[in-house]
Amino acid sequence: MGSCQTRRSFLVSAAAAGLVASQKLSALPAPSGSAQGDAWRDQGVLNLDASPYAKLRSVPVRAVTLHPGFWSRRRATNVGSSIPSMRQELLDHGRMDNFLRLEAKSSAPQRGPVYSDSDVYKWMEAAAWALESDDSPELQAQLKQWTRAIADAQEPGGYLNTYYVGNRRAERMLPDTQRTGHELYCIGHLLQAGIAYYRATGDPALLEIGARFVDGYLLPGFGPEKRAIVAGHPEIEMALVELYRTTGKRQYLDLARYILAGDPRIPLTPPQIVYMFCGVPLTSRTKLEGHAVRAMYACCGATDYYLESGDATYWKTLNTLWTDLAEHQLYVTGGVGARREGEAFGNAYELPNATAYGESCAAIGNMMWNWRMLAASGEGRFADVMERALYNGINSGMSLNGREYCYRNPLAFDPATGDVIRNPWYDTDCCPPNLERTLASLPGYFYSTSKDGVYVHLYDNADLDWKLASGNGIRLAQRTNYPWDGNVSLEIAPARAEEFSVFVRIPAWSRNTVVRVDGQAWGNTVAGEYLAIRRRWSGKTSVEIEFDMRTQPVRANAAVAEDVNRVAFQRGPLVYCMEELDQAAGEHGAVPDLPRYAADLRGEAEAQFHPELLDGVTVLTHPCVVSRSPGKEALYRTGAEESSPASLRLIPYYAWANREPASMQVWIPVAQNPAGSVV
Ligand code: FUB
Ligand code: ZN
Repeated sequence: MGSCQTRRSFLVSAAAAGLVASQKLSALPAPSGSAQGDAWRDQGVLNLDASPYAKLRSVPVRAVTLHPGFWSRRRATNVGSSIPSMRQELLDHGRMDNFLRLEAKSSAPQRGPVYSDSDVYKWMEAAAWALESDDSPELQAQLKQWTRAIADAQEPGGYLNTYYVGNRRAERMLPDTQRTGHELYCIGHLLQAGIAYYRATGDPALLEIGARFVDGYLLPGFGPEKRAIVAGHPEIEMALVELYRTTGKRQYLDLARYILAGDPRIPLTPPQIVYMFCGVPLTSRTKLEGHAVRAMYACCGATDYYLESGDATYWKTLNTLWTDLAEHQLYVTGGVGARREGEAFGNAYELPNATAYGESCAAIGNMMWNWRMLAASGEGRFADVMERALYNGINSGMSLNGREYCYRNPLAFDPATGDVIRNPWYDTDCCPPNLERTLASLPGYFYSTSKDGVYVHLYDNADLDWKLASGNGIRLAQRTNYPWDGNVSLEIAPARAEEFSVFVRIPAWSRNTVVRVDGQAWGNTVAGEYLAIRRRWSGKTSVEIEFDMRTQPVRANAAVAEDVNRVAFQRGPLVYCMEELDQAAGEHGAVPDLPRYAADLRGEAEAQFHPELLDGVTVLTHPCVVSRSPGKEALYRTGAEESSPASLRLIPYYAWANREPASMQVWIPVAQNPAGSVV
């Protein structure tokens, strides 16, 4: 990226903006030109370089270049369409006026729910990560402008929240406000945005605003011997740990630990303990429950704390919760949170389809949590969940044109319900900028390093230009047509010859994978694990991977009531769905009625790429039977079922709801013969 502001030039501009020198972060890396001057450049989405219990280290977003392919297209849409249009939506809905009003620069009344500041911060985080990949003077200027407005709205003591002002001032950080008021949730997002902006540009201005809240307001007044804290909506925990990683100041980590432990001085009722996923020791949790985003963010914070502390009780709890996720709570799309009521996890195996909540933020929280578990362990099972969420339940959240978003991501849909699934704006606008920050930071998720070598987590045309633990430079070029095709070529080129491992992820769905190093078959691949290719690498070496892209019908556990006698289709990392629009018209040209289609599993799916459809997707065609409608159908009937053979056409789930409203379903009934057995 091009113009990055040095800390020295920032200090000049900050002084001009009237920031008080004594309130600056004391422990940020030294100015440019000194030994560690550009440390911010080397920090990834998480800065795990000094995390004692991280097996993997993140690579900076800027170290990975996406070339034309699946994610570069989505990323370009994000930068070119989503981020600018969301900025306008935030302005149009008064979210910046909320800040300007406090400085008498706007006369508009406060607008939006208590957590509205966080949507501005999430947008800023998205814009900041985007700057790591493309220099955009316009985006830089916009970020600077909003940073100044936010700085101006901050009170001298550090407090900042545009909702708890005026008549609501007296409510600040009262126990009840902490339970529901989202003050620390907003500050968590401010800190994350500030860290992203700092890592992208070297400019700590936004980060200093967040740190000033923590240093000037939170730490002096709140904590074990002071006024109690309850998170209310977890988020601050992971932000505090990242602030610790960025500044080295231990108080931030200690504060995160204190919040994760829960303070009984702010009691929560049993339903609040479930819903808020905080307020009692995180380590006392035995299952995922309550508000899904809260639970996922709490797990992120707890894993971050584990990565720094190595506290075995945390690791045990996190693994218990992860097992609950993987065995009972995870949609096949990687979404989580079954219930609309309370935006919550359901009971084990409660995974309805049409009423699935599957909030985009919850799927993002799921990916963020698994990214942290992966960093702690290097285990493929976490990367599998990440990939499932990313390609499906997260990717579905943003329309192909980048201007409309899903809040819910159901697995079946009927437009007759009146539900409009994609919208450019929500009054609770948490999901859109969350999707934007995820896509903008995505290059940072492709690779990691460890003391043993380099890890390849995701597949696309993504080049890494970074360094090994030894400091030796490494270039890794990746070429593929993934996820449409399972062939991947890697070219590994260390600056100097060195022995290390390239850890190639073999996804759990790839039942037979072939890996060749310079044309020679290498080792036994195990689905769901990383294959360690350990050797002395010198010059340029090619690694060719062939994943098993056969379409697989997936069955759910028999306890998932809505999926009994149904299958979902998965090809590579993509889960498929049928949209009414793609099915052949029914009898007499009638609109295809999705519930009448049943997959005939004696046949196999054919896969064909359609460049003109939905920005280019591989469509699956699968034999099926369609039950005939005997005119107006009675509610109940007896006698044999009549059906005729046909074909299902399936599109990737992420691409649904990008044409006119149509019914959709992921789980498709399996055709039965008259005796009831599967045909
Ligand atoms: O409460 C803030 C955000 O709004 C949550 O994370 C979302 O689930 C939505 O309720
Ligand atoms: Zn959301």
